[in-house]
Amino acid sequence: MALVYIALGANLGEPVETLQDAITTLAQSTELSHLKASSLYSSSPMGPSDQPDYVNAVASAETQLSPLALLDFLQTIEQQFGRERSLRWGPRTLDLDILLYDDQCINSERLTIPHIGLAERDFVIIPLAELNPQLILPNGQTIELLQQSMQHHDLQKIT
Ligand code: ROI
Repeated sequence: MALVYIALGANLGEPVETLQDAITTLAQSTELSHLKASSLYSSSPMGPSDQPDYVNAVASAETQLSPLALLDFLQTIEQQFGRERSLRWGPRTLDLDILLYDDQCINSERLTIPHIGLAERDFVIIPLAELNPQLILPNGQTIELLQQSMQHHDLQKIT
């Protein structure tokens, strides 16, 4: 069994309902067990600012899926929720990203784990720290220190 962390994000349609439904879908799937989800947070868009605010969260779970099988599984769920891959850095109905897969580091064509930019993104670090304040990244960075470096973030807890 691998312990995995998944980032959820949405900023089109009804993003709060979308994230709640996505968390329920993940929790009920046979591919994942022991799912835990952070609070939902609203955050201003990173990248182009002419798009709606995002709702973000992080979930942890155990899985028997390989990293690539997990990626396929998450992309199937994104599609179920109507995700269309269009603009890079553009708005999205549902984004599901693998942040961490045990302590593995993977650099392949389809997958980069830990997720690129994880350490710089407040909308990932703050929910991750809520879920596991003791977390240590594969490179030895503690979530505690990363969170302390983000005291001026603009995330607002929704639920
Ligand atoms: N900005 C925020 N705040 N949250 C996201 O989930 C998010 N996702 C993205 C980009 C466009 C980088 N900006 C984001 O893909």
